[in-house]
Amino acid sequence: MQDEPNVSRRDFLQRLSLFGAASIGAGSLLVGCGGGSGEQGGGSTSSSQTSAAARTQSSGGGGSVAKTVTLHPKGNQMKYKETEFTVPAGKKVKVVFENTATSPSMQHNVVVLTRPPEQKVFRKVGEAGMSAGASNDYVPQDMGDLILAHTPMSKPGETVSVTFTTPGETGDYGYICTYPGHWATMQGTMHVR
Ligand SMILES: [Cu+2]
Repeated sequence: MQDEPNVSRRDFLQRLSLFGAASIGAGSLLVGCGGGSGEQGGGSTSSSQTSAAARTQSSGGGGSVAKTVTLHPKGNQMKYKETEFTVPAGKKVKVVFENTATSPSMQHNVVVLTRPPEQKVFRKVGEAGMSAGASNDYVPQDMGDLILAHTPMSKPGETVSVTFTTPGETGDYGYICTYPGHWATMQGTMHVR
């Protein structure tokens, strides 16, 4: 478990080398530690994920994390094992995604939406994510109105996270994986209570 809300880049680099957890928005950092011999997933596309990196480490604003939620994929399926979770309203929370899949094609992220779980919204964001492409981690860059927060993309074996402040309004909010083709089945609901 990695409970610290803030991970310095130096610590993060160490984790990269220790655990091979290579994807927390570290496109430029990956270049620096690129000598991995046969390390799986070392050759990720060089992506500029500055915003993802910032969101991963902290949403800022101080205050401690009120709740940490850990999600996983359901085996090697394009599904979340945990299709719902509950968080308090207007609080800082951390969503961790442990990609326990083993199939190389099972790259996943968690994109939390500002809207209730509805297929048409899932489709809109999911298809825009595919269009955004690998260089954007398959996250639409112009949908701030629909996307509340997102983790970086994870390869099998990697753990990624995002810390953010939950909506002040209670209700149900959808989340999906935006890796191409996954949104249609890889869905869940964040209950804000
Ligand atoms: Cu996925």
